[in-house]
Amino acid sequence: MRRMNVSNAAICAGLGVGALVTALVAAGPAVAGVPAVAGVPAVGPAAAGGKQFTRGHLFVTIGEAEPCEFGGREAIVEIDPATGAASVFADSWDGLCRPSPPAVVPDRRRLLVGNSPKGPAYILAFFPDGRSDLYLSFKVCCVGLPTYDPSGNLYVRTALSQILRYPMSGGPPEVFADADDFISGGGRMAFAPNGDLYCTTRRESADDWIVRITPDGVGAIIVTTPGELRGLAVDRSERVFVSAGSPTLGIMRYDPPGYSAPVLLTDLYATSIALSEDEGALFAPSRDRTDGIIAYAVDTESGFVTVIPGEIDPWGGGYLTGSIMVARPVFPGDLDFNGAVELYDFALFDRCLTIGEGEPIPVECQSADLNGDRRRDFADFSVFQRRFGIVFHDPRE
Ligand SMILES: [Ca+2]
Ligand SMILES: [Ca+2]
Repeated sequence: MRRMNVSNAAICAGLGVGALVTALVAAGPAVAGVPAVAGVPAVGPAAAGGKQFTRGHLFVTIGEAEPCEFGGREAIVEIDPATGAASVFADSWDGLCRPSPPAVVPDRRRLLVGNSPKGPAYILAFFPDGRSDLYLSFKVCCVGLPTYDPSGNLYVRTALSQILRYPMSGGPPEVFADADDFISGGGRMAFAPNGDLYCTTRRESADDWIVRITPDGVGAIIVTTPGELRGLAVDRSERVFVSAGSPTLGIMRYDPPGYSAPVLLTDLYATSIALSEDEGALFAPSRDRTDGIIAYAVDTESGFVTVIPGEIDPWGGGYLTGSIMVARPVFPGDLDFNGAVELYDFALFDRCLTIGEGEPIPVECQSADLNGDRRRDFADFSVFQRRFGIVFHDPRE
């Protein structure tokens, strides 16, 4: 475990000065029914205002073989997985250069993308209307994907084998984990709803690791994998999905508590994977020799592979596949995905428990399984109660 402020100017961060402290309201409903809470607004989508990214959409980064410094183009393509409809959301003109997997901000109002040119790295924030903004800049090269924990703090992985945490309440970043926690300079990371952080660790001439870091910042190796890892995803039950850098290994699932024997879902080669909102599928962009870049959906139980229709390569043929993200709720209990666990979510949660057998499950209810037992029932309520009142606040605003 390491906790120290990054004060040696290794990182030049834009966060910190004058940041407001978020009002975290630690009140909760006492019993089922109408919650008796004071001072917690029933926000809901109507009061949220402003444009938000569409939940459930995929964001895939795609680039040319030529480096971005020499004119090679990069793009983020937004895809509706239901129809396959795809459009270029952002491109090199917006400053993309070796982009990381994008991350949706907990209130769905921004998309953060790490960029790693040959020089100082930076994170861009994109708004739903396509505008972009420099969000964070660094003095060193190479940042991994930005990721939020279930409390709204931002984590960034750097080439210095560190994971930095930027508190939601503002202030300077601190080193959350480092090489002592088995972290390498590259690799992916993903939070479980309970706040455990799962990471892949690249190792030179050795098999890669899957590492779990507790919310206190203590890392432990849970799996030594046979080969090199690429993509990573973790579901509500803390099942860990990885895609390997070789078609013979493909996409694997490691199940808790032992994480001992991997379940091979498919031999599909995918540089990156992301879970669908209902966690029934893993989306995986892959490059097909004849058909170009294709997005696949892999069933998380059976490994059955389906093709998402539509052309996701904006320039047509010959480009590299990149990373992928699905816009899914960051905060457990925030069923309408607006960055706050509030009364509106409670009303939705209540409704989610009364869905009858065979009835369609609304998208808001797909993340109502808060204890990860793959059922939506009253056992999830105590988790909701603990989460009630959390409100995301972007310290840059
Ligand atoms: Ca909400
Ligand atoms: Ca449940």
